[in-house]
Amino acid sequence: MIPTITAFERSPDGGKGLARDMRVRWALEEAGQPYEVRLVSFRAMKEAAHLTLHPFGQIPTYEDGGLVLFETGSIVLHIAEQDANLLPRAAKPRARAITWMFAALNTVEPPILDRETTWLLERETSWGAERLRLTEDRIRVRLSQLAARLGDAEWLDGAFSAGDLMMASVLLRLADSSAMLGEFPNLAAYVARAEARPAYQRAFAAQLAVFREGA
Ligand SMILES: N[C@@H](CCC(=O)N[C@@H](CS)C(=O)NCC(=O)O)C(=O)O
Repeated sequence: MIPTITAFERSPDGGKGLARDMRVRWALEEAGQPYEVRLVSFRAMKEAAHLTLHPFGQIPTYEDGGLVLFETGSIVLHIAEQDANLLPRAAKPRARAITWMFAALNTVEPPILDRETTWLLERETSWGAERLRLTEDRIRVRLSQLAARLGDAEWLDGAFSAGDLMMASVLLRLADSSAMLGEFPNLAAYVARAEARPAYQRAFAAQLAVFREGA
């Protein structure tokens, strides 16, 4: 049975890797798992059929046999559980890889999303510039902590894992919209290493193809 994921019919970023189906595609590519993609419009995402898959009316979703999942953390964890290269079999390294997935989603992504929202919705307001500066300060705190932990290691905890996949995915959101990552050369190099992985490249090409074909 081949899993099916959902993705934007027309991604707001032009298919440049920011929509969150990218993380799921990347995990599936790393695991060597073929998959199908069902494209959904913004309207269809809010309609009953999609809401049965995703209660918040978003992408991506994941369907495999009778299993339906939403939330990229859960989907990537599920895929990684079937692939020892994404999640080590040994209990302690496995728990640490999962910890990095949570850290990416719960600790590093929120200030990055806060900055994106501020940029989109508040930058023209009287408080926009100040709020943007505050969100960037909060991101810098997280980046400097992460940079200190990574040091000159290749990946966050030994071999590449789903923890790195999720962390790099989150940092890539920043790379697209700000020069801040460049202030932390080891993080910029970490993200570049992640992007250079053949599985990432295949996932990126597949996401971009959707936009190009629909354009
Ligand atoms: N926490 C969710 C976030 C999902 C999410 O924000 N998806 C975006 C695309 S990247 C979406 O569907 N946006 C359209 C909307 O919310 O209406 C996850 O990690 O899966």
